[in-house]
Amino acid sequence: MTLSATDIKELAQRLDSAQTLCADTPSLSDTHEADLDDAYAIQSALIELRQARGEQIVGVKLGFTSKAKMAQMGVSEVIVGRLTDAMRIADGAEVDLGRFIHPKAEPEIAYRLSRDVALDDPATDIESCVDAVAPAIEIIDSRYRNFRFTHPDVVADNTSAAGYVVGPWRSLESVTNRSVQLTVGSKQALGSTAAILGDPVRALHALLDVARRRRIPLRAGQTVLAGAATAAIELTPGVTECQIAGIGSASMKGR
Ligand code: 0L1
Ligand code: MG
Repeated sequence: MTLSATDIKELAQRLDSAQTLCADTPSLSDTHEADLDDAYAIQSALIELRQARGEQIVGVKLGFTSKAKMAQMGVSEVIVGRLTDAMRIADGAEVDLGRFIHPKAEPEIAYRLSRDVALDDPATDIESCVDAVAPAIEIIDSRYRNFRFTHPDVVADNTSAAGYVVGPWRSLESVTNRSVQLTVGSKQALGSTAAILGDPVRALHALLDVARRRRIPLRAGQTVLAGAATAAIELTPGVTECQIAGIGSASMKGR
């Protein structure tokens, strides 16, 4: 850790204000030298501010799960952020895009945890703690100006998490190498679930590793967003849909 407890509190407050006031902020690294330990401490402080307003933690999300994104950021490990109930959007629901700064959509696979994950038990089999899978959309909305951030910056900013939609759950099955289509108005991105660490199930193992090291609790009933299967598309008014072959679709309508 390089930052003081006061810095951590102040930076969490700054990111929280950026989100609540819908006003972007410069990269923290313009003024502070945060390392990853600091970054996860800022993220935790940020989530505590949301919890103090009554929000509940309902899951976690992974980022940097594609080779392209890891290479772009010069990192070799995934990042993890928290999902709260205020970020949840019902499948097919209308969403006021004015509540975001510069939102983008990502097509994702969601997993549902059916039991608490014992982080301290070396024998824990995280796949056995999952009972369902679903198509999902993540809305990312970096609080940093022009999405300009460093690795610690984005971790501190709760990995750009801003909203998510989960489609119908189905019993757990392999989702290896399924084709994925993200549609945002007239724009489309095509990809494969293989873009998520080669196979989305690997995201569960990567999550367990980070959760152990960063002491992020994983509880029964929580949703895990495994990572993006294509590049993100800027959200515009109209229908946004994620279709995953053999799994189904999730959608929302921006206004
Ligand atoms: O994959 C993701 O959920 C994105 C993580 C944060 C990076 C970004 O905001 O582009
Ligand atoms: Mg994502």
